[in-house]
Amino acid sequence: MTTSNKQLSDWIAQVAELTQPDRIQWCDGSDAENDQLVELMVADGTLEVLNQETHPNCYLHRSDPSDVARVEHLTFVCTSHRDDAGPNNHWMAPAEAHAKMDELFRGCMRGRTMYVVPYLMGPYGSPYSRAGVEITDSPYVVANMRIMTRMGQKALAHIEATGTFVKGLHSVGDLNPDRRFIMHFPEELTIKSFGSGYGGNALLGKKCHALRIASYQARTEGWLAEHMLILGIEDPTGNTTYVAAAFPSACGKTNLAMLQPPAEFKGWKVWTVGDDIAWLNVGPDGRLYAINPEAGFFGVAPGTSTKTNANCMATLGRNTIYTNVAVTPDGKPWWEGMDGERPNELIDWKGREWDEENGPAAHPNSRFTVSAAQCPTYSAQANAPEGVPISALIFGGRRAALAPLVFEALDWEHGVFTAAACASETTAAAVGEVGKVRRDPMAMQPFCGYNFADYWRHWLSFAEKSDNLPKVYHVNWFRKNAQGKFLWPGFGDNMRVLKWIVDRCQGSTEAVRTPIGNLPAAGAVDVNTLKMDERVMDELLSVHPDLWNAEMKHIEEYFNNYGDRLPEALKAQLKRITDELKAQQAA
Ligand code: OXD
Ligand code: MN
Repeated sequence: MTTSNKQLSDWIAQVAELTQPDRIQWCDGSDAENDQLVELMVADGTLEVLNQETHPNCYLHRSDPSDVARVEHLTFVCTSHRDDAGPNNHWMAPAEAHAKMDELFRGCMRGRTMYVVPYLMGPYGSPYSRAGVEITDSPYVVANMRIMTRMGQKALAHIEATGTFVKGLHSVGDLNPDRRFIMHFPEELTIKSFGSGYGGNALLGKKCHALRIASYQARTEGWLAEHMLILGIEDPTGNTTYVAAAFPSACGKTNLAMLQPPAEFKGWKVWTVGDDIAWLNVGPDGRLYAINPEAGFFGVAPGTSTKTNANCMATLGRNTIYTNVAVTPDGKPWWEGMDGERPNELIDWKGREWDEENGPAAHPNSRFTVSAAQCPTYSAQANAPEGVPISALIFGGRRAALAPLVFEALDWEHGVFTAAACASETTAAAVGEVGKVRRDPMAMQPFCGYNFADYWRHWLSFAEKSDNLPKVYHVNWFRKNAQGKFLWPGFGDNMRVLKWIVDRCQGSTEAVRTPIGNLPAAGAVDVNTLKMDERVMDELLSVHPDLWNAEMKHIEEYFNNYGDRLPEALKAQLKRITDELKAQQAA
């Protein structure tokens, strides 16, 4: 492959001059190329061959133990003005960041191959798709990018036709955590990532391009790049309602995207369009249309089983790259929460014989990379160039207390407030403390490529673009009782909540107005076969004014970080809800 795009050929030449690779290999995404890379990685120990009888074309990669998750503290947004990156991002001046990174990249590919990976985010032929080129010295990254994006000649043709692409430069370096940085230059559509091979840090099409750079681009161009799954809910008459849902990392987006309805939901089907990222544009009819920019799933393995996600289990098992899972003596992947008994013997994610004292056998953030096309519920509309029309946007997080099972925002402005006020307990998807409540607006805290205050203003501006916007919901599958037990069964039973949302979108069910939004009327969420104590459902749908008042104070303190840039509409929502809660307490 070569290119007629001068910007691209010049950039490749500059990078080669800086990094000094032994050879340059253009990647076309073909099977032959992948076979060659796999052979190379098996030979040098980057990949281990799994049991090819039970798991054809499946491989295991064990990463450096210090390189198992996203590194938010080492991730920067480098805009000319610090305020444009906002308090939600680490910032470095572009010139300083380029100098720092170029020093790290200097000569780093000596003795290595430099791979040039053209890729497309989004369906071929879609006006909403965007292209990028990742230059990397990691064949593991190439093999993952081949699954996660549309990579190769057609992506290059898109670049040559449109003349624009995101430049992503990546090297694993020496994997030294002190020499690890993920830098974004949104004004230059450029990413520089050094010192990590982990998905979110190294597969640059994903978080770096499709969220951080794309969110910035989306603001200038009038669309939204969001941390959302996309699914279609087909009713027994064959009518499909599409929803997009934002949850923080490792909070069940993949499970919800592939949900299998409970047996009594006869004739209902859930179709998977995407499990992590949605790009939303206002279509010709004023509705929001979503495309999934990705082509694969990079999902969390632990906890995935036929009980929690049968469709995912059916997706895995062939043509899959596993990272940091455990293996059985006969070469099958294994993780905590998988079906069946734990085998007596296991090799853990570090390659040692498993010993309980060393913690879980699979790393809590161990992953699978697999093509979305293998998913039994993959939507026939997933490649539609125009995207799918979204009727509801759903936000949520892990909240052991406070947030009810589901509520509906009163209007778009209140919906934007609700999403901006989201918080969730942290998970193993990023390095740092797990289980700590932090504010995570729109589940985008680690991913918004510019100042959140400007981002919320951009969200609010959609009310001027259309009077046909989706309804907005907040859900919480993670509420616990005083004994620390989950109150809601979750997984397939989340269909009960989705059904209420579909009914609301069609105007066929009543709701109860509260200060925080509309809640299901008694009996409106169908829990018939769950045999759930009525008191549990009452608790799940309760709004405690004291707790919510305290929450409003936290939200206010958090919003204050954004100073004058905070949109007035969000302050007005905060005041309205606080006043209504006080009036309720006084009554
Ligand atoms: C992911 C994440 O990998 O959010 O999707 O960390
Ligand atoms: Mn994610």
